[in-house]
Amino acid sequence: MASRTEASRDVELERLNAELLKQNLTPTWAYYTSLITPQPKVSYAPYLWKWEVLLHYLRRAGELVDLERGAERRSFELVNPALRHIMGTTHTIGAAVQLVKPGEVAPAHRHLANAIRFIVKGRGSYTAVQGEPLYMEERDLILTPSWTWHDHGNETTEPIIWVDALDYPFNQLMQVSFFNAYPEARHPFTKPLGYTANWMGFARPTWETYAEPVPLATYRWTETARALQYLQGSEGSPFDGILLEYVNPFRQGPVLPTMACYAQLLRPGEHTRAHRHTSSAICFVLDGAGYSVLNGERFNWAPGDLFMIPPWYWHEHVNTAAEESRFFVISDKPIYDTFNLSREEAYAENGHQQRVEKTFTPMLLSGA
Ligand code: 1HN
Repeated sequence: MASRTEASRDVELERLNAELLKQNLTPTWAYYTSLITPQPKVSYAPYLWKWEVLLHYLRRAGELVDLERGAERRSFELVNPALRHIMGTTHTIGAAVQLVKPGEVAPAHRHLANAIRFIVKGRGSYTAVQGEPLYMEERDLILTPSWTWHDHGNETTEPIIWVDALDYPFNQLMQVSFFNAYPEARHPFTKPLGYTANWMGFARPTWETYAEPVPLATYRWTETARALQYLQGSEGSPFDGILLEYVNPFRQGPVLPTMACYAQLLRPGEHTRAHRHTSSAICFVLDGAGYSVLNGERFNWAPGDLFMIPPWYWHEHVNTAAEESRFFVISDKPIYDTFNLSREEAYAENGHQQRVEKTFTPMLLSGA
C-alpha cells in the first residue's frame, strides 16, 4: 500500500474526529485546550442589585404573596443573568431577600443546602432552628446548617427583612438537593432561648451531630461592630482593608462547610489594592458610599446594594465617604480550601487597575 500523503492523512483524521463525536467519544487531542486553559475561563460576569429595586419588589410581594396559601417563602433570588439555569447569584451560592410580615410564619422545612440569614430591617422576629428560637436583631448573622428544621415567625408589629444565602447551586452541582416539609407550620420549641449560645457554653451533646460542626447559630452584630471599631486603627490588609471572618468557635475556620462570612470595613478614603482569587464572593453594603472596580469595570454602591465578584476577577474597593464603609460578605472559599483549589494573585504595577473600562449601570425603577 502506498504511504499516505500528509493531506490525505489530515482528511482521515478529520473524519475520525467527527466519527468519535457521533459515538459520544471526544478526542482529547482536538479538544483539550478548551478544557485546560492557561487562565480559568469564568462563565459569568459581576452584577450589582440596587436596594431601592429590591425593596420595591419586596413591598409588592408583601401585598400579593400569601404564606398561608402555599407560598413556602416570600423571597426572590438575586440571579446573575448568566446563571439563570442554576438560579445562582454566583456559581455556588444563591442570595435572596425575604420579607415576613407581622403575624406570619414561614413554614418549617429542612434541606441539605446550608443557609445563612443576615437581618436587614426589623427586630424581634425569630428563626427556629432545630427547635431553638433565635431572635433577630438588625445585622445579626443567623446560621441554618444543612438538614436542620427551620421556620421563621414574626410575632411583632413590624415587618422583618433579611438577606438569605444558600449553597443550593453547589448542591445542585453535586446532585444532592434533598428537601422535607415539616408536617406542621411550626416546629415546636424544644430548646430554651439562648440554648447554643448561652446554656451550652462550649460543651455540646454528642448525639446531636448537626451541633458539632456548627456550634453557634447567632452572631450578634453588636459584637462584630464593636470588634470592627476596635480594629479600625490597625493596618489590616492592603487588599481587603479591615476584614473579620465570622468563625466556628471550636475550630476557628468558616461558619459552614461551604460558606464563609465576613464583616469588612473600609476606612474613609481607603482604596484597596487590586487582587483576585479563585473563590467567588457576594458583598452586601451596610453603610458608607463608594465603588468597586471589577476587571476594569466600575460598580458604584450605596447602603443596601448587593454585588458579586466572580472567581478570578480583579477587584479593588474604594471608600469615597467621609465615614467608614462596611460590607457583609459571603464567600464560597471553604469549598476551594477543602479541595486545595484556593489561589490568589496580587495586581502588579501600582496595585490598582489602570483602566476603568466602563461603569455598570443597573436598571433602576423610573424616578428612583
Ligand atoms: C429557603 O428554604 C429559604 O428557609 C430561603 O427561608 C430562600 C431559596 C431557595 C431554596 C430554599 C428559607 C430559599 C430557600
